Order: sequence, then structure tokens, then C-alpha cells
Amino acid sequence: MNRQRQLIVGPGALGRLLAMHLAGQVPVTLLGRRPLPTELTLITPQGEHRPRVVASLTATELAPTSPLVVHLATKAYAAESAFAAIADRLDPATPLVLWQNGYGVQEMLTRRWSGPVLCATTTEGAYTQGDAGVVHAGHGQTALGHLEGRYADLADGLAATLTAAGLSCHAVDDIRIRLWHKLAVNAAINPLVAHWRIRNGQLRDRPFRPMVETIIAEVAMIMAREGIPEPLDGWHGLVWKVIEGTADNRASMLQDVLTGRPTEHDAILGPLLDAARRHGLTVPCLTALTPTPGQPPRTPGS
Ligand code: KPL
Repeated sequence: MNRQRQLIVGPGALGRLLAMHLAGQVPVTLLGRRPLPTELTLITPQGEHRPRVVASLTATELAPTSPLVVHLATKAYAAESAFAAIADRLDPATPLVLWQNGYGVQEMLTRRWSGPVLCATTTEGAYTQGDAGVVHAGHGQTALGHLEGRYADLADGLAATLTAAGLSCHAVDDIRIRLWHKLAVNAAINPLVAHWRIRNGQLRDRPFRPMVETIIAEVAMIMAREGIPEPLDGWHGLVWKVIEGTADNRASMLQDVLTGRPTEHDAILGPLLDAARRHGLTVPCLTALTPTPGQPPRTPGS
């Protein structure tokens, strides 16, 4: 177990979920851009309301403290600036855990930050409710590890802490591959459901099913060139299993669109398009899904 104080940066759904669970195990502080309500409420998958007082701060109020583990739980597009706002107040050996979708900030901060950087990928389902609530929509699994498989003891300790807090987690030595697998899933689901404003399960129906298939084919081609091994069930198996398992969900990107927030298009499609460019591959469908500034994304068939 890791009993250090945990600083959770980003009070969105994931940040609140982490804070509310970890606060039962270790000292926790939640950090946001604006002051946060002191009492938060977790609504469990069974519908139970559990209020809890969680210490909170804004970036300017963070005093140099140690020892500390920092969980960066912002959206991918906000991660770099959120970390920059606190980095000079952290001990240079502070461990950092990155919870972002996509694949970009992970390599960049692993290279730049002096302390150990772990990356996490999770299938926990959560969404915010009002200023102080988080609905834990469904239990999932979290994997965490260093991009080069280093810091195994730190990863084991943090995985044990998260699991004891009620968020099932295991330490892995292949997090890079797992992040690319999640990227494939997000690329096949998120831009389409966000554009058409549909729940994940509707992708099983016409006219969406062939669009998903085309995206999977392009993603599989990129992954093969990038040397990312196929998941156990293959790319089709992985994507359709997630669609089946999250059929009733409104994906995170759809929630972003519906609430007028920026989306993670760049974090999800950017690494795939960069890889396609590097390998000289033509991927018309993925290219069309990327919005050009000032214009909505095009989708196959629109
Ligand atoms: O990760 C997700 C998301 O919403 O971002 C999926 C797997 C698509 C589930 O909705």
C-alpha cells in the first residue's frame, strides 16, 4: 500500500471518483481551477448517496508539501497546462500518475518530469452530477505502469491502495500497449457517437456499423505498422466487446459535446494520424473524423 498524501488534479468525473474512494484510505486533496465545495457526494452503482468531506485547493494555494503522489485526472487537452501550474511547487522526486485518454501527454511528461511517471487506463464509468456530485455508473478495471516498465514497486503500491479503496487496479509492465488498445476503442466509438449524438449501443445498427468497421480496419493497419500487438480478441473483437458492454453509455466525447466542453478529438485521433503519416498510410476515414478549426468533423456518410 502507498500511504502518502494523494493530490488529485482535476475535479471532473474521474478526479471526484478517485478522491471520494481514496479519501477512505489515505489523506487526499482535490485541486481545481476554482474553489470546490467541501462536501462531495458519491452516488454508488447501486444508487446509494455517500457524502464525504474532501480537502480542496486551487493551484495558487498549493504549498510545497511532501511526500505526495500526484494524480493528473484532467482531460487530455488540459493535462499539460494543469501540471505546469503546480510543477514548480512539487518536490522533483514526486511520483505522477497520468489518467488521460489518448497517447501524447504520457510520452511528453514521462520525458520531461524528473520524478517517476506512471500511466493509468481505466474502464470505471463515472459522470459528474452538479457541482459536488459524481455518479459511479459502473465498476471497471484499472491498469497502471511506467511506459518502459520501470518503478514496479511504486506501481504495485499504488495499485494496492486503489484496490483497497474500492477501485480494482493492477500494476502492469505493458501499459504502452494497453494505452494504444484503449486508443483504438476510443477512436472507433467516441468521434462517431459524439457527431451523431447517439449512445454507444446504437453503433451496432445501420448506418453506423459499417462506419465502425471502416475505422477498425484503418486503426488495425496503423497498429500493425506501429508494432502494437493485436488484443487477444483481435481489433474487431475488442471494439465490439466494449460497444456491447457500454451499450447504454453516453461516451465521454458525447458528454463533452452536449455540455459544450472542448473534446478529446486531438488526443485520440492525433497519435493515430501521426503514426499513419510516419508510415505513409492513407486513412481517409480517420482523417475525415478530425474536425478542422471552425467546422464540425465529417463522418463517413455525412
Ligand atoms: O472510454 C470510453 C469513453 O466514453 O471515453 C468508452 C469506452 C467509449 C465508453 O463510453
